[in-house]
Amino acid sequence: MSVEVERKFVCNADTLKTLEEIGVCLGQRQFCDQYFDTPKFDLTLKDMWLRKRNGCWELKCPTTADKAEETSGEQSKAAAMCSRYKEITNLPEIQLRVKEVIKDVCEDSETETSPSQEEESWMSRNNLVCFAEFTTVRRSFTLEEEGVQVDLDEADFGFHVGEIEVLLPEGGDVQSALKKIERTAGKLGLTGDKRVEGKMHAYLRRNHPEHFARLLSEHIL
Ligand code: V4E
Repeated sequence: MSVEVERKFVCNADTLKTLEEIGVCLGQRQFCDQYFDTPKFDLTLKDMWLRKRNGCWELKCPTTADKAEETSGEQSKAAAMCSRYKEITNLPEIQLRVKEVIKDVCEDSETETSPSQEEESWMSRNNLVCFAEFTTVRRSFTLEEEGVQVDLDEADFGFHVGEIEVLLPEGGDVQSALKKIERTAGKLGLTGDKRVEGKMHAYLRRNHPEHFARLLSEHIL
């Protein structure tokens, strides 16, 4: 399991020019995300984001803030600009986390089934349906001295966003990750002090206003 600390930003022509000057381009890739939840939004209302990225399961779920972050004024400003989620990619562990939220109606069957049949059965037992699907083209850069990655995402529904991110092992140094992200934001000339909306935020706002409104009212988005 790893922890991703990230800050989203609006990438304009000046930011892109600076990034191309100070960063090293790692290349471009394309991925398709399918996000799943119950019709009552049981997972996303708990800020849990279950997705298949290019067919592989991933779950992003909240971490708890550490004491230093809660008490230090400057750091909490940096933390407010960033999001922090655990990323789980192991399916049995994902299923355990989902089970903590949604009561599974029955356990796995004893009969021989293929992994894909088991996945289908797990999804239907838990009433998990796909509520968002989109493809992203991502260009990635690294700022080597900081050990951070900067991604420029262009989603197929006409939305683009930048992300400065640091990936940590669980229990890794979040404070130092926040400082690296802040320094990188400074180098890129980012001046905004408001959180920037991500792909899912924009997707739900445009396509699923009811779901979007529920998440806003519960302060998830
Ligand atoms: C909406 C959401 C999550 C789903 C994934 O969101 P995001 O990080 O935007 O996706 P992506 O494609 O960049 O994933 P990556 O490749 O980095 O793993 S996970 C958490 N949220 C909620 C959320 C929020 N409330 N505020 C912000 C700024 N971001 C996300």
